[in-house]
Amino acid sequence: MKILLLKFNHLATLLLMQFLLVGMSLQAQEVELLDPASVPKFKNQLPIPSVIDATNSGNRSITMTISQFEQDLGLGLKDGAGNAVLTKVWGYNGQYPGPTIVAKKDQAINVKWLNRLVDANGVPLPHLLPVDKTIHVADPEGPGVPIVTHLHGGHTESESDGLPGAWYTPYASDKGPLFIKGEDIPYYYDNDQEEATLWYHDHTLGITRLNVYAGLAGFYLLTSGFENGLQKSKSLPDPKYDIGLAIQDRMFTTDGQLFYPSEPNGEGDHAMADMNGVPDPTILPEFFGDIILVNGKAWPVLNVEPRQYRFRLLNGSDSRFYNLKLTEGVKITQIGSDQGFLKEPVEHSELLIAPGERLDVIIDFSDLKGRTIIITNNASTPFPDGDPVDSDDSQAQIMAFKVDVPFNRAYPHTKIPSSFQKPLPEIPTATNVRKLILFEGEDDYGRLKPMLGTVEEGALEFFDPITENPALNSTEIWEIYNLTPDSHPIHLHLVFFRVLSSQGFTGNVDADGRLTNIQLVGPMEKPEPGQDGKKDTYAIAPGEVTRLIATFDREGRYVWHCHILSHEDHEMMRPLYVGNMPGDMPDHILADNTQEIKGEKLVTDNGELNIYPNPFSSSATMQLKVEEPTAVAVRILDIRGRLVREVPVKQLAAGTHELEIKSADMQTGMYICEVKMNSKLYRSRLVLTR
Ligand SMILES: [Cu+2]
Repeated sequence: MKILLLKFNHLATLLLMQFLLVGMSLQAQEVELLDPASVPKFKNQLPIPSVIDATNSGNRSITMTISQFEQDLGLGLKDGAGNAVLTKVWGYNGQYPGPTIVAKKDQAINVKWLNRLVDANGVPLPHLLPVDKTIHVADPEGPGVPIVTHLHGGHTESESDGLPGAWYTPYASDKGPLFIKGEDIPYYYDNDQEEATLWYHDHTLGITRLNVYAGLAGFYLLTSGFENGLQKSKSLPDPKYDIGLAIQDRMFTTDGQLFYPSEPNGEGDHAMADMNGVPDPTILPEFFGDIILVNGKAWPVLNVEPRQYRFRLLNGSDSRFYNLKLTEGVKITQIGSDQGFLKEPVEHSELLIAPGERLDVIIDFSDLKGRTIIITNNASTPFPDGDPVDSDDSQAQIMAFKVDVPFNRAYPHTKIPSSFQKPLPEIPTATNVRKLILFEGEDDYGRLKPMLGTVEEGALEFFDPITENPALNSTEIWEIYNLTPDSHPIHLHLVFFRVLSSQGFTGNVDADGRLTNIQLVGPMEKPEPGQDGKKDTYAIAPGEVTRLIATFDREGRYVWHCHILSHEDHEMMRPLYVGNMPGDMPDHILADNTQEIKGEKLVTDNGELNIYPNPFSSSATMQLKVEEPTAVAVRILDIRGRLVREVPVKQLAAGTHELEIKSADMQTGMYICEVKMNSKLYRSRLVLTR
């Protein structure tokens, strides 16, 4: 049952009342929203993000600084002096979207993702948008907004994956329970995968939708010798004609600032009546904006030459699907999906892209000199059975191409081949079949709560014990049954997968989502040709079971989730652990009762805790001062959470106690030292250098 289906496209004309609790009285604050009809269409030049070329060997240690700044998003608003009104956004190295990183297969790079969401005096800034703290959310003890960056589609080691629990506040003054790297130690991307259109974006627990909305996203293009060969032989456009298009829907206030609703306020439905007792701000079941940005500009135009262009389409929106079509009957030729080339190009007259997905396409303007071609959209919200987008709705148009630039003879015409002569990797035989569900529940406030789970156990929350635990290097089929009325783009970290089939089904579902008596219905459909490639995000249709196959070839903790950002923030995400799981996993991730040792020593409820020296080489001393008899247990874990040393629970008398940690058989690197005193957990990072 959908209780909060909102019609945001009608909101533009509404005055939203936001109630701010001031002391004991309620004060109304009026927010006026920018009318999409007042925003210029096809006048703003398409911005092309700057490129960090990491194929250059001198350029493989990259620093990305995340900060708040102002940028002209092309809203057509002028200030008193006649200058464009700027919008406060977040971005990387002062840009939204962030710079495009171009890296090459098998050439590793290091990236520091510095959190500098601070003002000119270094004081942490508040969030730009309303944060709902009633959901599972990164909850720093001090001030500042947590961030963590995930390379979407990257075959990345767990420590550098940008897991939701690996967040950190400005200068890493506070860190999530899974934080290992990011600030002092860079993330490591070994790029041991085929050429692909990847993207990086924020992934912080419970505020991913807000951090991405504020601007935290960018392209990461992985190239290869194979692709360079195609470019040189004119089978693919030169990189000069290879352009990323990040499509995102937004809402703005009349003073040109980002607006994200903090409460449902739908017209003509019973939202408000159902909302008694719902927190404010609250997470929403979905978000649909009415102003379309491409690369951070409203409805831009790109002036093009009469030739083939390659575009990397990215749907970087919260919930909106786009069904893209070009005017004048111009076709779109798809050459790749999320993670590389298709076996052969596929010609489309329209093309659907779900949140998180990428499409690698060619548009041929050769015979269109002097014409203007518009990308249009007609995907319903939510997809596929929600409100239609009519041709006169603002969201029915994305951007335009004006074919008015003279042909540059320095770059000859290209002709994409009929086949890429590169067979897709053979699918190994699966040794395990997992039956999983997509489910809609309700949370304690009566809000829609989208969830993942298993057929047997039913719907599960993010912090429930891990159920998806493939063996290292095993190949599994994931049969995912969609029990909800919407399509959900399901994304697996670490792996690429192939879509095997989709089929209707019936069955009995209990209130917790346990599914029994499954009967398959109708034909087993193969994926469409454009989806029959290497994928990492795939929209599973309502009432269907989709079968995916993947090989889990890197050990450690990852996640899988719906890429509707409002869903992944509200329980539609689950941990995934590849390989042997440490027996104490759940304890290890639950940080609620954990305190971090910062600086020299930690004063606890029962005494003092001090580890020195740290970093250490041959041995470190842990000193514990307890005021009364205390039960103490010590464990040292490696950064993957595997147990390295353990001192079982001991009853310590009042006084000072010392424990020596010898590095003898330990490898150089970072460790986590956990001290349990009575029932409270204290954790310290321990660095071993030699
Ligand atoms: Cu979803």
